[in-house]
Amino acid sequence: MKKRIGWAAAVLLCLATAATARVNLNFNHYFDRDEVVATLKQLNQEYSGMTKLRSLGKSEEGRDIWLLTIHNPKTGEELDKPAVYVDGAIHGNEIQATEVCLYLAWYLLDKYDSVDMIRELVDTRVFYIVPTVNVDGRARFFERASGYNIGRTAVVPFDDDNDGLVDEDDYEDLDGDGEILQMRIRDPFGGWKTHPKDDRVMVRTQPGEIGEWRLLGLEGIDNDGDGRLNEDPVGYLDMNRNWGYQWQPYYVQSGAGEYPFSAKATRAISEFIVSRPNICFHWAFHNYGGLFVRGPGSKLSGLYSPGDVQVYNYLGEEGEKIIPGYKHVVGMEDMYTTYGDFGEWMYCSMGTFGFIGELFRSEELRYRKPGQDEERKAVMDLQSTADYELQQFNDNLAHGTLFKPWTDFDHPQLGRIQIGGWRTFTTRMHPPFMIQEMAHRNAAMVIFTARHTPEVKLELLDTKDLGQGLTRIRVRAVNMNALPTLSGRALRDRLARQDIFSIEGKGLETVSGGVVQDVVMDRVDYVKHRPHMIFTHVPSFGKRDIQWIVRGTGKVTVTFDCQKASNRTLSLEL
Ligand SMILES: [Ca+2]
Ligand SMILES: [Ca+2]
Ligand SMILES: [Ca+2]
Ligand SMILES: [Ca+2]
Ligand SMILES: [Zn+2]
Repeated sequence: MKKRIGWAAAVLLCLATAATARVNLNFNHYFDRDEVVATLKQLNQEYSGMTKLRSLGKSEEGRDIWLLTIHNPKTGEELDKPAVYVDGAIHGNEIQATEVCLYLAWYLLDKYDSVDMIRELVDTRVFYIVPTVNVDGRARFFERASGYNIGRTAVVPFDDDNDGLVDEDDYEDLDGDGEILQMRIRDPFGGWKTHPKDDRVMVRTQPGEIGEWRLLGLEGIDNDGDGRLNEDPVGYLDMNRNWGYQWQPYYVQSGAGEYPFSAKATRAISEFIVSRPNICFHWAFHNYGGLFVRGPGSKLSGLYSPGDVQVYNYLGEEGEKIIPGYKHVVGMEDMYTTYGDFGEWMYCSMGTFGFIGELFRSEELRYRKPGQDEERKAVMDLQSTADYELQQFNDNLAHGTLFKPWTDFDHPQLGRIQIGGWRTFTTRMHPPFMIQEMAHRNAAMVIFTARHTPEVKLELLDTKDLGQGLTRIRVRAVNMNALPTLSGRALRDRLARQDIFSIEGKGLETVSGGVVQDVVMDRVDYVKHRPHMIFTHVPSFGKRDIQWIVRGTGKVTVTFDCQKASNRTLSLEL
């Protein structure tokens, strides 16, 4: 009996422990706008000592753009700690980026007490998290009839078809099912036929073959009578083409906006980032490809510094192991050219390292035998093959919920058509049962890069009496993390202040000083002026040795003053 009580008590204790998460979140569904805001407020309230929640400003439709700062003030000043900036859903329809941000925030706070590595990280770093950049676009996804490609733009009027009318032909939910899906109409010369094994799937006709269907695009009518459907919907301003480095106007870069930072969110966020020189890494999450993307985004940016590329390669290659199937790629080379995107502004104007995270991989959905990819490439119409496979996933894992079967509908202008297709929360969205693992792995990748923000240890190498009242002092700054205290780009273009090593003491005269190039060969780059202050930086996985020759005695203080790593001081007695 005694034994049994012990066992029951143990179970109760276990349950109690499991239930002590201070904020319980379920990553088995998508968080709508209200739930995102409520979650941020809850985290902020529960962890008030370590979080700050503030609105960076309002969107075009008046929604707050929330920023959650995670910082422990008991372990130092915010601006004296290296910071990682993380955001999501600058493209409003790429909604799961927000879940990654929320999961990251929750994980850092929830594990603070129980996981040593997380506590140490949170005590020594700052996290700036903007879960949703395009708050209007993402809200539309939940609040109004939408489709998986709708909501990418900022809600800024733009005349897409150049007819002098603005946003005059948007989509309509014709059948009133709350979603904007595909339309098709019978047409033997329409270029499409039905898949022989699955009548939900469309296959392109071969040359000489009579078809069955013509695809009409998304649901809607020709609102302005110009003979075209949905040709001028809301927007289009792509906030990831609206940043101030190598920005190009809309006739070069579609979606650029009228001028750099013309969207409310890009303006508000850029002002915040400029006010935080401690940011040394950025993450911006999107939703397609399974990628860690770095720049250059266009030829105009020039090549990235070789040393910086090594840092990117180290982090990217480790990341490929943290998230199976993800690839580390270069935007311009492996994807397409972009102008005025966020990552490029961060690297080329702010001098920070970072990745654009592309979350969803269609390959995750279905198991393929080794070599099957090669077989697939031999298939003439790869898109139909992929669509067919996706239907099997839809049937066997989602039980038909991802696709709306084609259904007859009488279109007011076109007559008898059919409406159907992949539903709103599909195609580039993880099915709900996969959200948590996706969010955890990507948060873990953010944490991995945060652990590699620079951390400098300052140590005294030696002091040597040179006679005639002169002493040589050598200090060493060691950084065993991947990120240097200054990127090669920032150094080249003077984007951020260099680190300052300085020496002072009462009555101390600094005769000379400089960076030691070779401590064995005694080679030093002496500075000409003001030798008590040495401007330099601490490299990736490396050290910087500084030497001074001073005259005087007493207490001497050496200071390492850095924007992108915590400052250090060292005292000695001469
Ligand atoms: Ca127009
Ligand atoms: Ca428009
Ligand atoms: Ca509909
Ligand atoms: Ca029209
Ligand atoms: Zn995107």
